[in-house]
Amino acid sequence: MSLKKEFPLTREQVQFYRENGYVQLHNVLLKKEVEQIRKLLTQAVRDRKKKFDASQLQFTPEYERVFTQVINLWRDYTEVSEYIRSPRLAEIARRLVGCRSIRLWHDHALIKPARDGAETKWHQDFPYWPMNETGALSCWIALDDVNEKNGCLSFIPGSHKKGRLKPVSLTNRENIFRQAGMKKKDIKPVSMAMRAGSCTFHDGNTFHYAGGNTTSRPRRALAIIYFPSGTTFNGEAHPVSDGLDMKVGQPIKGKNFPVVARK
Ligand SMILES: O=C(O)CCC(=O)C(=O)O
Repeated sequence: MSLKKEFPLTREQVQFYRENGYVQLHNVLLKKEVEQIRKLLTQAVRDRKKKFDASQLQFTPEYERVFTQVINLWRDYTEVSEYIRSPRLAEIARRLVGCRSIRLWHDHALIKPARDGAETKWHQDFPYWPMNETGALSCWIALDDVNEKNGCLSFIPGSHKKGRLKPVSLTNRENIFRQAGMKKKDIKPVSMAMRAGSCTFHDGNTFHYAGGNTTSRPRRALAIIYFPSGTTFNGEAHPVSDGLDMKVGQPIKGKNFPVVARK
């Protein structure tokens, strides 16, 4: 299993991430591992839709055209939890950020439906997360080969340096570029076509986007969000922390947010 081996992340890749706010890494998971995750995902979507657990499944017709989103598989599915909590992935995140230890915020499967899959508008993730300090990041693992026809991610290099902006809706026409005061000539997206089993890591403040899925198959991805230990709670609402009685200004920690890699 590739999960037991450390990924050979280079210093140049770490530097690239810090400069650009993202990095693309190839062949992080093996083909058979991708197949196992796909199977578990199908099961999880079926189970969660049956239960209709609103805190774990974002679920409106408009939102569902962008993607079906199933949150926190690691809590219910042991096999998938091995990937989500795996030191192989978490250690990459820790080294990219350059912190002593890193925790899991949540995982989510993102399935863009076939043919009718709508685009995921340009946005930052950090404004949705109830955290004070920056550093949190996402690992987005392709479970199908992805390209511009089925909704691969695109990034604006260096956009994480704009800092946290106001949250934008993933379904409406709010324009993050206007908010950031960026002119057309400054908007130079880089798209992340890649094979299943490869992944990207992006900083929570990096502007990103995914095109619609025009192909006849769904586009499946598994994203894992990590944050540096010591990050404090800002009191905003979020489905994974609501009801946990977290205190504003206190570090986010505990069994819901396990340490997944430490130096
Ligand atoms: O998969 C997508 O369509 C978008 C994913 C995304 O925005 C994210 O993982 O932060």
